[in-house]
Amino acid sequence: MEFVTYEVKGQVGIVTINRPKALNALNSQVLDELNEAFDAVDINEVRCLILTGAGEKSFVAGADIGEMSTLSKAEGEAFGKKGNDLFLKIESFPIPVIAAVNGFALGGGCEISLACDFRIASENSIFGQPEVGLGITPGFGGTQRLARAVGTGMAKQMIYGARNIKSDEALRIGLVNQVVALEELMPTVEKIAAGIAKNAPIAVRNCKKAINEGMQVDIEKAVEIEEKLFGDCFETADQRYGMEFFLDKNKEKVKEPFKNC
Ligand code: DAK
Repeated sequence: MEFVTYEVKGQVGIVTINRPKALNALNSQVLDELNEAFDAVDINEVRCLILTGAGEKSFVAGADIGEMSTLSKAEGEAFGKKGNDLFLKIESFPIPVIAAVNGFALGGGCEISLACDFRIASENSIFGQPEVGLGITPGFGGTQRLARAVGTGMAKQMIYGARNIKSDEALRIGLVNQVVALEELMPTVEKIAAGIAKNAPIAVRNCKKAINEGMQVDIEKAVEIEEKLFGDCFETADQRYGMEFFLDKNKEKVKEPFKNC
């Protein structure tokens, strides 16, 4: 792949968008390669993913404006579908995906970070949906996921005004969970990912599913979804071991890693 790299560190996978000359802007090739990279992740080996951008300036500066500038209506729709299909894949990916936002997260960049489970940002990060300044709407789910993440009032102000915000404001409005110095970004996110990866994998996956699916339906249906996913954890080796270990109360014993079964 030319524009996407994938590496595995322990039980954490790192997907990097690597097109720094264009500030990691998303063209069709990047979208295709990201799709391929996510398809290739072995979720029995890896328990948490990190998505980041190459370089020190930009996470993703948006969809590729050069490529979009000449699209017909039909091509624009196809490009939107390619992005939306990928972003839905990331959002519903069976294991958690953390966005390590290392600079500009504009347009499609803000949107791809919103498809991740949560965002940790470097101090130099800037978030925004500048599309209306280009004569288009956000097309990779921005009108939907930003509103769900920060509330409709704040999302509307950002989107209608094409207003970019710095990392401190992103933290204040709940768009990101934590802001750290750029050099601390990957160590911090890798530590968070490793902390997730050491927990019972089936339980973590079911939590993601319960939260994602439950947020789309009313509370009665949502708790039913939770019940099923809770029940699904029982009779797994990890549930048996996790509970036996607690009940054993043997302070000498070291907890073994969960087995993913
Ligand atoms: N696309 C293509 N190239 C980009 C780019 C982008 N989004 N952002 C930056 N680049 C390129 C620049 O053209 C420049 O290339 P060269 O001139 O060196 O060849 C290089 O990256 C470095 O950028 P700058 O020289 O501009 O760097 P600065 O530090 O001066 O400025 C900046 C950084 C991020 C403020 C600036 O580059 C900028 O404003 N970039 C555009 C940000 C933006 O507007 N992003 C939103 C894009 S719109 C849809 C599907 C998708 C979407 C909408 C609809 N449907 C099909 C319905 C999504 C839309 C978007 O994401």
